Parts: sequence; C-alpha cells; structure tokens
Amino acid sequence: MKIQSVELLRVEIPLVTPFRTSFGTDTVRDALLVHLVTDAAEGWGECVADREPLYSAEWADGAAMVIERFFLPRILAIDPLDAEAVAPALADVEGHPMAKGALEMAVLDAQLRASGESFGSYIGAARAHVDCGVSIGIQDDLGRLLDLVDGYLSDGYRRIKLKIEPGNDVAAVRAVRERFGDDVLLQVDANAAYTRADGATLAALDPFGLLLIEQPLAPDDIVGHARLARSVTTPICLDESITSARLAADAIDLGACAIVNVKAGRVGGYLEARRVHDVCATRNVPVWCGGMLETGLGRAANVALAALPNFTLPGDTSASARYFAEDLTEPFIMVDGRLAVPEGPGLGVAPRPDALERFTTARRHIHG
Ligand code: NPQ
Ligand code: MG
Repeated sequence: MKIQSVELLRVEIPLVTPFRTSFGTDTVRDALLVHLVTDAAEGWGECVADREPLYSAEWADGAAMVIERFFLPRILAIDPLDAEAVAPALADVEGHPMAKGALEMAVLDAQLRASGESFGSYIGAARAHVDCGVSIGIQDDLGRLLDLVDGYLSDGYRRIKLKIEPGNDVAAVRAVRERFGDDVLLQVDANAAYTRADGATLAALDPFGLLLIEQPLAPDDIVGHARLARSVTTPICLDESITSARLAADAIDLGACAIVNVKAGRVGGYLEARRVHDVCATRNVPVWCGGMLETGLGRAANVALAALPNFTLPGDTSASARYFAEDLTEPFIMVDGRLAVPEGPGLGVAPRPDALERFTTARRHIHG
C-alpha cells in the first residue's frame, strides 16, 4: 500500500444537549479527522482529542501539528505500509496517543477496505451486536437527571453511567436508585475529581450496588486507587490511568482496579486497545468500551472493538442520536438496547459527502 495523499479535516457537530463532566461542558463535538488516499483504497481516522486539553493533555490543534510535522514523515517512510507498522514507526515520539491512534486507524481502514475485510473481523469480534450503555453528564437539578435516566431507559439502554464530582454524587445515585430500583445496571464516573482524602464519600456509594466507580482519583495515582479499592466494596474501574496494555496489567496486579475501561485513543490505537483487552482477559478482569463522543467513524471502530469476547459489560457505545441530531456517517441506531457491528469492508461506514461538507470547519492537504 502506498500513500498518495493525506488530508486533515476539522468537523464541528452540534451536540443534542450540553455534556457536563467534572472537567468542563461541551456543546459541540469538534473532531480532527485523517483522510488517507492510497493506491489501494481510502481510509478514515478519527482523533478523539478535544478542542482544549482538559480531559487529557492532548488537544485537536496540537494533534494536527504533531501529525503533520513528526508523524507524516515517519509514515511516508514505512515500506511496506500496514497498520501493524504504524505504532512502531511512531514510537520514538513521546506521548500523543490520540494522534497516533487516529493515523493507525486511517491506515487500518484503508488496508481493510483494500482487502475487503471488516474492522470487526480483523480485530476479533466474537458477536454481531454489542450491548449499549449511556453516559449522563452532571445535572444541576435532580429532577432533570431522573427525567434523563427515564428517557434513556425507555430508549432501551442497558446500563446507566452518571458523571459525578464532589458535591454531585451520593444524592444523585440515591435518587436514581429510589426511583428506578436496584435492578438497573448503574455506575459512576468521576473523571479524576476526587482525592485520597475522599475515601469516606466514595465509601458512601457502597450501599447502592453500583457496577463500578470509574477513575475517582488522578490518572497517575495508581497507589491511591489500590488503597481506595481496599476501603470500598464497589469495584474500582480505571479510565484515564490506563495508557497501555502494560499499565493495565500492572494496575490490576497492584490491586488498583478490578475492571478496565478501554479507549483506543488513550492507548495509541485499536491494536494496543486489543492488547489491553487481552491482558485483562488473562487476569479475568472484565472490560468495557469507553466513548469520546465519537462521530460515526470512531463509533464504528468502537462497536467492533466492543464485540471482543472479554467486553462483558455494556459500553459507552451509545446510538448516534444520544449525541447528534445528525451524525457525520449514516447513524448508529440502537435496536433492543444493542448496536450492530458493521459488516462492510474497513470501518463499514464513511462520511456522507453532504454532511461532511456542512460540518467541516477546516481542511488541508498535508501530503499529495
Ligand atoms: C469518559 N466519555 O468516560 C469520557 C469523558 C469525555 C462518554 O463519558 C470531548 C472529547 C468531550 C472527549 C466528554 C464519556 C468529552 C470527551 C467526556 C471525553 O471519561
Ligand atoms: Mg471515564
């Protein structure tokens, strides 16, 4: 496979409702896309870095710069080019896993479209559908939160995740349990908003039978999570902390988590994400697929990943309609609380030309 052109695009897609987390509020998804044309096929990659470096150190403008200045020359020098060669070729550049992952995704999509194989088949999907969960942003008003949960349960979502922060935690969980009962699969995500001193608050969640508490402490506080895990009964799940398969294995072996959220962008791409799945499976630690408000492109890859055997908990793989009135690709529609793994070559979906034109805010060829 030989690269003929590389284009970087920025798309801005309005969110159906603002999404508030402990690190900020988003009203649009501003995503960086990589569009490759090779002699064999086209490929699309989506970078999950946000507009500002609040969730993680990466941000969309920075990702575009590091791709153009440092990754592109390395990619163009790979011979023969395939997705497996991308991460090793970029490994001498420190960090930037989301930018690396976007490039690997684009190369993999092109490679699979050329060979006619689906992303799901390549990555090892073991089923044709995946269970959907939904992530609900922090609400000022508990009545509004209950209405949202009610609506998502009516839609068929099989698991509810509440974003929490200090002061917006136990009361929200209690209200949801009181209204909807103990059978609803329920979990919380703190996006690192707590400290080692908050053990008592987090232990106050124990009576509510949550599936897990996601990333209560700072990303680099593996020891703090290990201590916390011994002082609460709710399983600890790590998200931001897990930057590689090796770190996943170490965090589990140190007792810092009993469940892992897998996000390809955070670990440098879908191939490393599969290795995270594998080390967790070896240790009998369940995993689930996280979400980064992906367009249909990233959503397609996530749904394929979430079909691997050890993804035994519903993921943040929601329907397109959870986030967007109109998706960039054909929408992912939930049926009976599940999404179908795309079956076409590569990602199995592509941007619809008219939607791409309307959502694009900038585009530039960086090669060819
Ligand atoms: C999480 N996702 O699990 C993330 C957080 C998150 C679905 O809860 C733009 C880019 C907005 C990345 C909002 C979910 C984002 C983002 C939230 C990531 O921690
Ligand atoms: Mg999270």
